[in-house]
Amino acid sequence: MKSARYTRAIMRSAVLGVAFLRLVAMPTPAAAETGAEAWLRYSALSPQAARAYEKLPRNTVLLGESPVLKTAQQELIRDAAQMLGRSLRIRTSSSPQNAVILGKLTDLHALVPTLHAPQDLRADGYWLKAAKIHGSECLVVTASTDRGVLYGVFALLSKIARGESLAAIDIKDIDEVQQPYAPIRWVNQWDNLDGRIERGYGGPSIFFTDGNVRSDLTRAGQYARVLASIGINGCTINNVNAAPGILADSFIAQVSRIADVFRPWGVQLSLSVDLGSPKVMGGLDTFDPLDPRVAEWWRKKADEIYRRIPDFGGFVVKADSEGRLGPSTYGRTPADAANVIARALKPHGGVVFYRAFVYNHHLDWHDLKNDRAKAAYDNFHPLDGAFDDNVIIQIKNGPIDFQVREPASPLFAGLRRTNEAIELQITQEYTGQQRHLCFLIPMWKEVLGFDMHVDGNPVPVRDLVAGNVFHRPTGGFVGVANVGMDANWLGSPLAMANLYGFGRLAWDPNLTAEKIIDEWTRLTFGSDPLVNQTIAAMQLNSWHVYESYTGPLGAGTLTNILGNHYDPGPESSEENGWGQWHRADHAGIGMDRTIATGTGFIGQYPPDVQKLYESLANCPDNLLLFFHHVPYTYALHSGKTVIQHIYDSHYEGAKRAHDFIAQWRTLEGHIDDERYRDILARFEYQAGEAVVWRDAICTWIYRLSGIPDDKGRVGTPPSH
Ligand code: GCV
Repeated sequence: MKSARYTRAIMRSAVLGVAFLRLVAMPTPAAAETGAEAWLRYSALSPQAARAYEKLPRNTVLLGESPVLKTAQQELIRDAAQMLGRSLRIRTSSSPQNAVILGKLTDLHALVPTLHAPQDLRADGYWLKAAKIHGSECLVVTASTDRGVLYGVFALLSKIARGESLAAIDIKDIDEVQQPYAPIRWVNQWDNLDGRIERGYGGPSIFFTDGNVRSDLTRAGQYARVLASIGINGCTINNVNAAPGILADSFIAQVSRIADVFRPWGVQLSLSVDLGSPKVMGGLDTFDPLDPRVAEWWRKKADEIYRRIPDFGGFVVKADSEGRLGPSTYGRTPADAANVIARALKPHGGVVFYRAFVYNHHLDWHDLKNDRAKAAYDNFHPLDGAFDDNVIIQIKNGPIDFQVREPASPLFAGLRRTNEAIELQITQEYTGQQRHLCFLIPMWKEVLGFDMHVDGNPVPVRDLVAGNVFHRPTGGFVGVANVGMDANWLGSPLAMANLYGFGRLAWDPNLTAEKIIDEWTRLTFGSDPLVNQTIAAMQLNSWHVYESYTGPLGAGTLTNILGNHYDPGPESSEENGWGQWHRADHAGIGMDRTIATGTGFIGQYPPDVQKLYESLANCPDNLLLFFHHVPYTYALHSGKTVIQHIYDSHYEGAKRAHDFIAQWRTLEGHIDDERYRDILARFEYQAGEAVVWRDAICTWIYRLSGIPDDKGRVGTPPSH
């Protein structure tokens, strides 16, 4: 009865989809768009493009009936109808003629015992295969898990939406296996229970308001769909600066409603927790991780959570960091703290993400040997092997804090017997806060591809975090997303490319930035070549543009480090305990992190990487000031002096930011007016801000160094 109702509902939605299509297929001007659909617009293909998919089967068969599988079929029927103007009919497995067959491999084998995947399908991997079944042409979407089937459906829909390899959709040819690079592909949200989001620029929380879970969780469900479409399988819903109240039994009951809307999309919910919880809200007089009462408290808490949320993912812990309570209170280590929680989660299959972002923010800046960059390695490398198997050390991509450019954290190579995950920041805290265009995939690709030369062998960071190098049971990718209630999720339509790109890289870090932006642009704006080429080029240039008018040569973002992390504020990043960025004075600039004369940070890398950074001759210009203190007149590999490079970079960067306006204007009439105008206004604003940055940094450094700009621009009134 239930399934008949379900079938009718699907068919109704498909019929409605077709009716809707007929309406939108009539020639009308480009429709206004809010960005709420993200890259899942699935707009109607032109009749010519739709013809290429004529061979797509007419029916669909679902093998199994889990919520995730049902979602997969529903998504397929609805979106294919929207794009192709025809509705797949639901059939049962007894009549699988000319059908898209969805199901796990085990169920598929019951139907077609002879069909074997060309390789072992890992969890979440999928196989799209054209096959003759019971004498008729079918298309199989199969996987070893339900979630893999859903991912296969999204992959198929994405191909249709992008018009990818039309020939490949020929039913006789399609045969494609895709496997995720790592099991962990999660996002973190830094949402507070009052509804605000720390470092969020897309409106208030989609989960919480006024200290409670929202009554209407429609957006949370839509977010899970967006995440699932790019293979993200977990979401931590609250700020790592965690409110202890999140673990109150009454609150867990509320949180379970969020898990309910995630579940059909295969997204596991997890929580950030305060290590002090057993004491702060749990009624104990201690939170010492080695106290048996504390262990018992965590065990009971985990049992309670799993009673309500059977597919709960686990906990994220920020401890002994930026004022958070931590094991140091009792002279215990991060391993003691992580393990007590991990053991409570273990019987249920949960994991602990323990963040390596542990540092002293009261560092004595007078001591030139002190260096915040050293903290993660100093704290965690000595504990390698001491963490339980369901603990994952979550390591920010660089050793400081999501600056516009940092080297890869040496800790990636410093853990051999411990699981790790890379933490990337999708929300643009230090990279323009979604008000400046900054496509971060090229930056993340550099870090993931960085060769750590482990034991003298080439070893990219992506393999270390995936656990491939030291054969770890788990590991992967975490992105700090911070979407909010704004219709377009991140506050800016173009910023969504970073969320899309994070998911795609977490699935396959070997994808190029060019491929990712091409996919995203086609899905988000359609197939007009001018639109695709223009937006792709702007996005691909944007990180370098932003870097060049903020903090080139590895100096860090040079932003207001004690305040909003947005405006220029180079003085604020010196002479305080939060860490030193550039040590600029009248004679020179840069942090000496060498082994020979500096803080010794470079010594944390494997020997071949040390050689790269320790010598001025080898150190790449773009990280020079991160590793070395040099006179302003020091000549770069390019031949330019440091000071002249800084002046030129800021002027060129501001000009390139201004050029974005003209580039965008070429798209007028090629995309919907709403997004066209919204984004144009953003570029106009960014161009002005780039001039503010240029003038602030150039004036500051001119006053410090006293060295004039060869081209006579600095120190004169702003030109525009
Ligand atoms: C959630 C930086 C940010 C903080 C953030 C912290 C972290 O310091 O400015 O807002 O806190 O990183 O990653 O824990």
